[in-house]
Amino acid sequence: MDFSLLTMGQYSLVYNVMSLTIAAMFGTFIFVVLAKSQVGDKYKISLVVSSIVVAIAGYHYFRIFQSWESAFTLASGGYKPSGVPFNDAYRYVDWLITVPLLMVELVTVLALTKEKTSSLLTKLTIAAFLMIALGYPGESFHESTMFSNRGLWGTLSTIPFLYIMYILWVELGKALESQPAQVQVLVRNIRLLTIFTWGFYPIAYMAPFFGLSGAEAQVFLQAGYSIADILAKCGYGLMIYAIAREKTEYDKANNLA
Ligand SMILES: *C/C=C(C)/C=C/C=C(C)/C=C/C1=C(C)CCCC1(C)C
Repeated sequence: MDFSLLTMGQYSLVYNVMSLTIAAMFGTFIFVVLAKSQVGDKYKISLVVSSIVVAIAGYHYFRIFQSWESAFTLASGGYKPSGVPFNDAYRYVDWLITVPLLMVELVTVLALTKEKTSSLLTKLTIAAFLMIALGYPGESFHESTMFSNRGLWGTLSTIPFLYIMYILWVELGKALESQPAQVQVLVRNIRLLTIFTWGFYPIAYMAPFFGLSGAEAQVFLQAGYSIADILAKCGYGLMIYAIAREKTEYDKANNLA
């Protein structure tokens, strides 16, 4: 990372957002674990996966936070790089595991037919994995133009990203028709949350192309990814719970449980 001097405000902003992210992940973990007893057996698996996602992310954020602390030392007028490199790999290792699992949460909570479930799961988890794996090499380049190594890896990663968006809109849209009306509304909402929060990551990745560099780009990226992670993992997990609850009620009312 090409760190220059960070102002007190820049350093603390990232520090505080990372700290908040750890709190959000562990808070969500406790909620989801306790809420599991409130949903029907069919939906418990989604909540189990959801709790695993926030536990893994909470652990990684703890490591990212420590890495941020040791990467800088207090100097006159701000924070200067300590010489210990900031470890960005934690974030990508985290995404590599948690992003496919987020897809598992969504597909399993719908409780579709076996064939539909396995076909959606295969497509979405493989695409999610490829999206993250292809984005990582680009993070080590900081060119300021699209026509660069950063631009190339980013573009490759965008292919599976667009494929996921397509599956979520088109294929999931079809699968939704068989769901009760209240559930359809909730699934549409979680789909919107996914599209907006996931859409933020490639935009943050492009920060250098918009002329952001050095400390500014770094602060925008770290704070932005962290807030997006809170929404895409904690907010998403709570919406999965809401869907599971609604479906549990529906099953009970219609003797389907
Ligand atoms: C909990 C973490 C989540 C939901 C992470 C999602 C990450 C992405 C949607 C990342 C996408 C990227 C691109 C589409 C292109 C540039 C490289 C990435 C990896 C930032």
